[in-house]
Parts: sequence; structure tokens; C-alpha cells
Amino acid sequence: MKSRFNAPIIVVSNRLPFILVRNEDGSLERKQCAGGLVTAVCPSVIECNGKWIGWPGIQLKSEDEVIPESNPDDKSPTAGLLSDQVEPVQVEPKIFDKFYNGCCNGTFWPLFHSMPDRATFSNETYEAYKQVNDIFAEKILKALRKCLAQLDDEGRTDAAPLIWIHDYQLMLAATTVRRVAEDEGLRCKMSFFMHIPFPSWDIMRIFPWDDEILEGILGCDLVGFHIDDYCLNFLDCCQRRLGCRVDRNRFLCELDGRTIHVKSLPIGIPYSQFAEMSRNAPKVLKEKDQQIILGVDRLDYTKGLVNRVKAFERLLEKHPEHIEKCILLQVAVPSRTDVKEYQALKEEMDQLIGRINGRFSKPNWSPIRYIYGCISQEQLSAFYRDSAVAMVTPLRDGMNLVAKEFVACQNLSDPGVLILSPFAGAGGMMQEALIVNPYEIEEFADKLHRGLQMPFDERLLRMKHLQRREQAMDVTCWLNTFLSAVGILPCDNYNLSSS
Ligand code: GDG
Repeated sequence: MKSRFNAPIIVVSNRLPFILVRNEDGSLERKQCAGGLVTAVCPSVIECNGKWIGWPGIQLKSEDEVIPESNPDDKSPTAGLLSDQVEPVQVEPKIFDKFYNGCCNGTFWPLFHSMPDRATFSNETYEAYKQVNDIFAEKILKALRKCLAQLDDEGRTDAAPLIWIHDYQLMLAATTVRRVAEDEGLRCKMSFFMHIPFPSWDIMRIFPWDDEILEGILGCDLVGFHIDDYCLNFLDCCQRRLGCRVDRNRFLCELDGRTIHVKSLPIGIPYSQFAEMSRNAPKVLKEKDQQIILGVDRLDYTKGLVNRVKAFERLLEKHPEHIEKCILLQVAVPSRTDVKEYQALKEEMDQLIGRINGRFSKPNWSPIRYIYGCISQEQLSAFYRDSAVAMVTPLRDGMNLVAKEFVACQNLSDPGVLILSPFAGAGGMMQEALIVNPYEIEEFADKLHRGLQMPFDERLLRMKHLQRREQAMDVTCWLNTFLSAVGILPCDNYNLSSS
């Protein structure tokens, strides 16, 4: 099949699109962990004969240990990704711990979510961050040289591979790659996509080495964020900290004579896949006429789980008519369990839920059903479909895909109600949801009451609008827009000059 792309794409993310596990006989095997991003991006990497660089989730025996091909029965989107398209990154465990748990999750995650009090700053973990970014940069250069050799063999001497770096774990890699690529005359385009918010200058300046981070990201030609607000925060930081000339109307930034394009590219979900899954998933077992209020999140303090559970408690206090008539079904996926903040949150949730269940339970009913673990996507789509209300109420969130997946799974014969925080990237766009400030517990409880009682016509009208938008702006649309903007996918409608 002829590729739609005019050059290969080298995707770089903290993790590979699958993890490796070692079997008892010592052999390696791929295990799938495909989310929406992998589902959308992997087929393109396969099509353009590109590469994926990332940590495989395991320590290899040596740098040269061969990555296995996918199992013959593998139906996942990564199945066609050949082993020579995968570049596993290896980091000494102690350094990786300081990089990942220390700097990424202990510093950047809270800081970029505008929660500086939760952030810790240390020279040692930032050194590890720089070291790991350098290791990634070396791998990128290795992959780039391979891609260029292949293109030259094919006589495609004009084609410049696209390096596409993802997220806050890798904000420094681009500058190193650019420097070496320029020295060695390696042709490439470089782009970055940030999956979490970008904070305001007031917050960013707290980080002692903020200039290095900004310059690191500016090593790219195109920098994407979910929404305009994050783009504007980034431009503001570049201007105030680095003295860059910026154009806030055209989202441009100049550094060392180069123009960097900054663009808001709201990510979507594999909409039709979720819609299809929810049509076929078995019914969720519940009492007749009982309404489910759903929450689905990684157990992370940014997701606002504690506020949400408190709002639910307040609902039962204010409106006892809902007792025995509804339940809160909260799925909390274990996350970053090595980090102290996350262990404390787990404790807090366990106690809070225990207290509320103790307070309101009846012989045949408990108000909160709490799943601390991961469920299958099929089960998840059934939960989405059969819930009366979904609460997507983070305190701060880059975008939030759960809100979108809930919408995709609704059956219009009995649509559910989405309650959404304005502090999620999704909150700015999905205006037909019931928008609630998760810090205002009283108002939150009122919105829950309203959601549970909303008449069919209103639910239908809101959901139709929400579905139409999410279907049109799905993850494939996001991918194509990004790749067109950077010029790797020919499309007259999307190019940098029109941003
Ligand atoms: C970052 C940004 C941005 C959850 N529980 C289960 C499960 N999930 C899946 C959901 C959804 C995903 O996890 C969570 O996505 P979010 O967007 O909510 O959040 P982050 O993980 O924080 O992602 C975020 C995103 O990047 C993309 O750019 O939206 O703002 O923080 O897809 O379905 N999946 C399964 N079982 C579960 O129990 N199978």
C-alpha cells in the first residue's frame, strides 16, 4: 500500500506502545496496553515505516537483546509494528526512579497542574531528568540516522523524517537532537505534543530551571497543546523568561532566528470504537430503577475524587429521596503507587468511602461501589452506557478522555448526563454538559440532583450535540490535523502558515 505520508515518523514517548514481559524460560513477550493514543498513532507509524522510541517497562539483558515480534494472534493496533521499528530505551533503575517518580511525577506533574504546594524541587532528581532526556536524545538520533540511510537508499533525498516527542517526561530531548542534527547535517522536522496543561508564568517561574525547560521545548518546530489557554501560557513564559518575540494572534514564537509554531490541537478518542463496543457490551447488573452515578479515573489527586465523593455525600444529606435509589460507582485505577502523595490519597479515599458507606448503608444497599483496579474496556463501555450520570470533575486536567468516552457510549433512547469540571481541557468545549466547579461542594450536590432528575428531552438535546462534536473531532482527526500542520501529511487545509 502506498503511504499517505511524505516521510517516516519517529514517535517518542516515555513508554513504548506495548510493554515487554519476561517469561519463565527467559524469553521476552509483548503485552498490550493500548489506549486511544496508541490506537490512533500506531497505524500511521506502521504505514510510513516509522519508529517508536520508549521505555519497554523492563530491564533488558543488554542493549542488543532482540525485541520479539508480535504474537501471530495479536489483533491490537501495535501488531504490525516490527521489532526493528521499536527502539527500547534502557535506564539504570536508580536513575529511572529519580527521573520518573522524582522529577516527572514529584515535580512537573503537580507544578504543571498548578498545584505547586505538592511539588518537590531537587537538583538530584532534575539531574536524573536531564540524564534520561539525553539517553532518549541519543536513541532519537540513532533512529533518525537509520531512517535517513533508508530514505537515501530509496533516492528520497528530500524527505525529512518527523520526530514527534510526547509529553512532560521529555521536554529537554529536542534541543540536544537539534544541536547534533544541525552539526551532522541530518534532515528532520521536530514536533512536541503536551498531554497535560501548561501553567501560567506565575507557576512556571517557581521551577528553578524553567529557562532550560522552555528552551528544550522550543527545540521543536511545532509545539502542540490541547487548548488555546495552554498555548498562551507557554508563549507568555517564553516571552517573559527568555525574552522571545511572540505573536499571540498567530501563536508564533521566535528564538535564535527560528520561528516556532504553537498550536492548540484538542485530542479526541477512537469514537466509533467506543460506540461499537457499548452497543455490544453485556448489561450492567443493578437493581431495577436504580440510577448509577459513575466516576472513572486514575487514582490521582488532580482528578478531584475526594471532592466528588464529598459532593455525593452531600447529595444524600440534602436529598434523602435518592437513598436506595442511586449508587456512586467509582473506578479508581491504581497509579504511581511508589509516590507518597498517591499512597496518602488511597488512604484518604478508603477512609472516606468507608465512613460514608457506614453512615448510609441499608441491609440491601450501600451508596458507594468502589473498584480500586482496572476493568476491561468492554466492561467500561457498559458502565458508561448504563449510567444515569457521569461525574468528570478534575481539579485540573489537560483534556480528559473519560468525558468523551462516556458521550460516545450513550444510547440515545436513554441518554445519560455528563457533569464536567471547567478545569479540564474538555470543559471549555463540551459546553452542553452540566458544568460544575468541583471545589463548590454545595453546588456540586445540586447539580448531581439536577442530573439525576433531568427530563428525557433535555438529556437528549444535550447529548446529541455532545456526540456530534466528539464524533467529528475524534482521535484520527486530531492525528491528521497534527501531521498536516507539521507538513508530513499533505493537506491544503491544514498547514503552519494558516495557524
Ligand atoms: C493524560 C492527561 C489527557 C481509566 N480507567 C480504566 C481505563 N481508563 C482509561 C480511560 C481513558 C484513560 O484511561 C484516562 O484518560 P484521561 O484523559 O482521563 O487521563 P490521563 O491518564 O491523566 O491522561 C489527560 C490525556 O493524557 C490524553 O492527552 O486527556 O488530561 O492527564 O482512556 O478509558 N481503561 C480501562 N480500564 C479502566 O479501569 N480499560
